[in-house]
Amino acid sequence: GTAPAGAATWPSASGSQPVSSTINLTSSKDYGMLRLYGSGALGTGDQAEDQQPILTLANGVTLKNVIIGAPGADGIHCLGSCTLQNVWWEDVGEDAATFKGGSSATYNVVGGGAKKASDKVFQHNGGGTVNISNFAVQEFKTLYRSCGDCSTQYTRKVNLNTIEVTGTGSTARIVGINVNRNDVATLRKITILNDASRK
Ligand code: ADA
Ligand code: CA
Ligand code: CA
Ligand code: CA
Repeated sequence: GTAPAGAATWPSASGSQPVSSTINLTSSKDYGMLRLYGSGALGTGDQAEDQQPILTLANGVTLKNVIIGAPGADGIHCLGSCTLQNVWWEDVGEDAATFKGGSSATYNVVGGGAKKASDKVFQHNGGGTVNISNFAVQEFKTLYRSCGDCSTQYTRKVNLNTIEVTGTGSTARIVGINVNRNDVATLRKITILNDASRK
């Protein structure tokens, strides 16, 4: 059907590149809307927990203008503070991005979107604060999860601002946090679009 007025426009790729072993970024990178997708041993993008990321970002790295295609494997891992700017997941794998820095890390997701997440989109396993803004999400179960069972646990924060949610289904949730660990989630400007066409 026709997208509602104001709905996110999903980008088209400038090209496609298979990734058969994790790309480890140690400095910022602009992919110019290239599509990267998993191949070989990286993982099939199902819910198996032993999959490898397509990209890892060292502390302080900004990744921008990239499409993560299918299979999405274990997506993107931020090892410390990071910025994911205009990153689009066409078919989220086990999860889309994992935040693994320490308690002073800040992870910014600015623009972009994610579709087809059988379970989680953003997985926060380290410490610090996740800021997600101007992001579109569609066909997912949980947009953000503060790890419930990680071997090192933290008090985590998440800030959502200007999020477009489409086709959530009856069991989807925006955030899952650990109130017993004093996690804090702040949600602003969450727009639910087209929810009548639940999938
Ligand atoms: C599951 C698991 C966590 C963590 C997470 C992940 O939620 O319980 O410990 O491994 O997956 O990072 O994918
Ligand atoms: Ca997982
Ligand atoms: Ca998927
Ligand atoms: Ca994972």
